[in-house]
Amino acid sequence: FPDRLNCATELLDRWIAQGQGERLCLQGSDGKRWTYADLQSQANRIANLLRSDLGVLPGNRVLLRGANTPEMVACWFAVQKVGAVAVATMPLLRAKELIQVIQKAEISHALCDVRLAEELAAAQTQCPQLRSLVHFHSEAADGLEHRAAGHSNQFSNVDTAADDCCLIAFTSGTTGAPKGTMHFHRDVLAICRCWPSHVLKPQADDIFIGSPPLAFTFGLGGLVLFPMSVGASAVLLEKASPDSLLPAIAKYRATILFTAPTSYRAMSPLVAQHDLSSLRKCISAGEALPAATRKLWKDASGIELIDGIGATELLHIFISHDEAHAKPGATGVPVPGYQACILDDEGRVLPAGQVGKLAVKGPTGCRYLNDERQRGYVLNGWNLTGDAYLIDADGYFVYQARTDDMIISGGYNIAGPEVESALLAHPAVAECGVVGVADEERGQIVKAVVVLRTGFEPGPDLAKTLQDFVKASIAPYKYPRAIEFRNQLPRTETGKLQRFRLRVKDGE
Ligand code: 3SK
Repeated sequence: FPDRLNCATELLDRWIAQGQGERLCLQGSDGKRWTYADLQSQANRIANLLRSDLGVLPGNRVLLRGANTPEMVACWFAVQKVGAVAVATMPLLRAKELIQVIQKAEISHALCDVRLAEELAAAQTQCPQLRSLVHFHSEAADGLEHRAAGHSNQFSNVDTAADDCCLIAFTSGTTGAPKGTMHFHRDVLAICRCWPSHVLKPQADDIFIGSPPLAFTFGLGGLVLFPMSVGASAVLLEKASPDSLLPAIAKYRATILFTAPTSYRAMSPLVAQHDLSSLRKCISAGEALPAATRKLWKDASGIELIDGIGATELLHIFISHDEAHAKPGATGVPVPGYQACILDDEGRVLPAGQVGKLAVKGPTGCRYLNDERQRGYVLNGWNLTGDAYLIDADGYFVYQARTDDMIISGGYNIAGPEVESALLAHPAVAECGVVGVADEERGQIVKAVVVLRTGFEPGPDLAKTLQDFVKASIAPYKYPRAIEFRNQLPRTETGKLQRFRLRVKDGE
């Protein structure tokens, strides 16, 4: 990349400069249809407002709070255009969590969907550094829409450096205090040139759709950056549940779907009720994909899932495979541009077949914002993602567990996700999570928390049936000695299972 670049110029303005401004860019749940020229006009007006009314300077951090809407995307590009730093936050965050973000990222300005105003207003009372807050999706005279309308739709983007920070993405992981990860203008363009170019291979007439929030870089890439990098369009759904995604795919004739394994699993039995004939590519990420879920979706839809692992720290997907090279149970191979290997506890590279720590190197990488945990994440230029993997005989990377989720029981190393995959193959199991819990005799025992499909009764008989089922499909020592039935599993906002909440009984 050249030394000076602004990602808004490359992803948005370039289409208008090439005479392609009338291409469809974004559709919203409210029926909104914006071309690239519409999005540019909106972003330019907001950029003028940020600079002249709110005094936003290059490098200032601007908090964005909203559901997946075209307006949220216009705000994101406006922040890029003025050379500031976008800090998009999950819509469900409460005041307490917003305060942590505002303080950590030293947020000076915020643009917030008026429908999510309450928690941010409560946070603002405790955050003097947050100098200005403007609401969008608002009819008010001091709302963003009214104020932006008074500004020009022309804007000359700030001449940023390729390695100026342009976004800070927060990750709570499944435990612990949130960490801010900093990414540069060139990182945003690098992720568009790696996984999409080599694996997804989107076309200009593709229509992207999906569930991940834009505040999760999985969603930002899959629903904004990747479609815009090829001049395609995206459908932004404000509320994307398994129930609403299928009718939306049919309605918008979507061709590329991004969602998580749990969602593919929940949608599979409903597929036959919808016209999914437009759909050509389905991407699963955010969590390990069990082989049983891959099969369920393939049987229901006829489409082979494209699996991938990414990380907020690396911005997007770095190990994956295309549809033609799927291998059930394996995530894939390093995406061109990235290298990956498996390290032992001393940092030595392990041979194929041995389980160790996944280490990744590439054009993007972890830069935590003012966080001690940086030391644990980057070692000699390798990013240690916190996942335990092995490389199989075909060179595929096979997920085992989070490194801190390995269960050691009676001297055996047991990977929770393997037991989960075995349980998910049983027709009674809708969802499950497997963890180790302390046990005097064995050190730890395997515990499964199971959500049943409708029509199945929880109880000791079904628990025994499931235990026998697991013993019959994988090494018997891996079977869950404890089974707890629950109505739902605890998940983070990005859909990741909160395993630490499975270790205690529901309600404890
Ligand atoms: O796999 C993930 O969790 C992920 C995280 C950030 C960006 C993209 C992905 C797939």
